[in-house]
Amino acid sequence: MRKFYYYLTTCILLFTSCKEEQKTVETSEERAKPNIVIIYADDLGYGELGAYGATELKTPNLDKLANGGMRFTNGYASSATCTPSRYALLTGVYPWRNKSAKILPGTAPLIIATAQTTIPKMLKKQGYHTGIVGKWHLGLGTGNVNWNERISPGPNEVGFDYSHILAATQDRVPTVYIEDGHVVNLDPNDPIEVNYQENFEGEPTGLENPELLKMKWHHGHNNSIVNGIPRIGFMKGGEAAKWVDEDMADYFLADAQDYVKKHKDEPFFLYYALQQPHVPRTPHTRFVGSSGMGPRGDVIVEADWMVGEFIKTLEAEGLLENTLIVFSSDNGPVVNDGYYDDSEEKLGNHKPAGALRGGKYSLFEAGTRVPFFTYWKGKISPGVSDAMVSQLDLFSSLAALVESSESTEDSMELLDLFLGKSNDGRAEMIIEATSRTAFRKGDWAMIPPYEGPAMNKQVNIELANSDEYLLYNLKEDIGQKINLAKSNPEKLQEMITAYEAIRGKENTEIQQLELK
Ligand code: NG6
Ligand code: CA
Repeated sequence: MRKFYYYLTTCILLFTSCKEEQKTVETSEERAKPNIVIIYADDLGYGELGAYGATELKTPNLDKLANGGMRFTNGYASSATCTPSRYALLTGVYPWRNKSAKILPGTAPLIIATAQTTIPKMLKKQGYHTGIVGKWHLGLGTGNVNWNERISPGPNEVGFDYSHILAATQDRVPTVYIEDGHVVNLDPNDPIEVNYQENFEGEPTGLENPELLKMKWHHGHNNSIVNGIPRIGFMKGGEAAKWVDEDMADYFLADAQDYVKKHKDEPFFLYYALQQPHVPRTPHTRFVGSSGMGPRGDVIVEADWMVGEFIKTLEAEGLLENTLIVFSSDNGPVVNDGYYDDSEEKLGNHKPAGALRGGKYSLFEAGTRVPFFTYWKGKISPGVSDAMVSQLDLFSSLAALVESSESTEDSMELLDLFLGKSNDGRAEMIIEATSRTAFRKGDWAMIPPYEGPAMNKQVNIELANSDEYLLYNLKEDIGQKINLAKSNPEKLQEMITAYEAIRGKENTEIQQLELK
């Protein structure tokens, strides 16, 4: 019997010391893994930040990061609209490979396959806790979502341990927050119904009830009214769950800060997807009038403040030296995107696209070339790079950072570039805008001919539709004013050949932006 106790005690001791040892090894390994935060703005243009040449708008917090990190002057979103860019960012796959990667209604099913690899999935395998706070817009469920039950599949099914999101856009229903698949504050006695085809009987709309509106619609946006703002799509019920637009910035900031505090003792990945400056622009009263440019400028000031507060939290928690921050925007700028919000009247001398041509929805540069920088205190030396880089490249580059062997065909491993240790970027890249594609290689941009209006008059943006090939030398002509297709046929041919090698010859399916 005594012998038995002796063995038992030895076993327990051995087991405990083994576990202890394992724990120490694990902890130091984990510490070697930096936290990763992607802060992603919605519709923020190339010329919108002080660090990118803005003079009329003050963005001190973002400027501090951009100037204190690696700032890219040739940094691109994959698409000139939201859903495709977000798809590419998270999966490392060109959005035009997925036919569903188009601007989605709030009822669209999830467009990332649950078997597909994503940045959060890859990081999870390397021991990361992963979270998303903010805008999703990649679809939810498999069709016919019941908003009153757990909504799945969604972010939690494609790699996020934690999700606290708005389903689509601030201007689309359902106008509720969803946390880990559950509508926040949902009253079971007041169930939510959503429909993008027809209204629910007796429910007011922006079209029929202008007297109920505090913000008027300019085009589209005349369906259900929530918080005095007409939206895209119809919604009924869920009164207690509806968000207050003016509180959204504070709401998501508090959650992002909370996430950091909760997970500071393990490596974490946070995708913090801001809703600004997408429409409807609804600054908190603290920011109303802060820019002198109306709500559009005010929400940029608000977003800048949010980022500053978020960084303060990382600093207070002692995490700033161990966190890689990536900042960018999902597509270029639009001034009037469907509401009368003084954005055009009060724009003054501010140039949302800087010197670039076009804007959101456009194949010209302003559609996809966006603010893009990395910041890592003590690790990345301040610098500016003109190397070409796409948000697509984050997948393989972050994989390299955490020593994962995963990569995708479309995503280039450019870790040294992101860390400021090299200036080698992409040689070439396809960009997308409302299902049309164009090509960038070296200093050159080539846009194939597309049918459709040259200009979207509602949003006042040149879309780059033309009945002939467009070819620009961006080094000499960043504003894309001189079409060199006719005068430089060899270059044009070289560009077409290189473009078709990636894109294929058959890409004539053209989906023009729906004009309502
Ligand atoms: C468009 C909306 C626009 C915006 C956009 C999506 C109309 C007329 N326009 O269809 O306001 O919501 O979709 O923007 O409805 S994105 O940044 O999410 O791609
Ligand atoms: Ca967007």
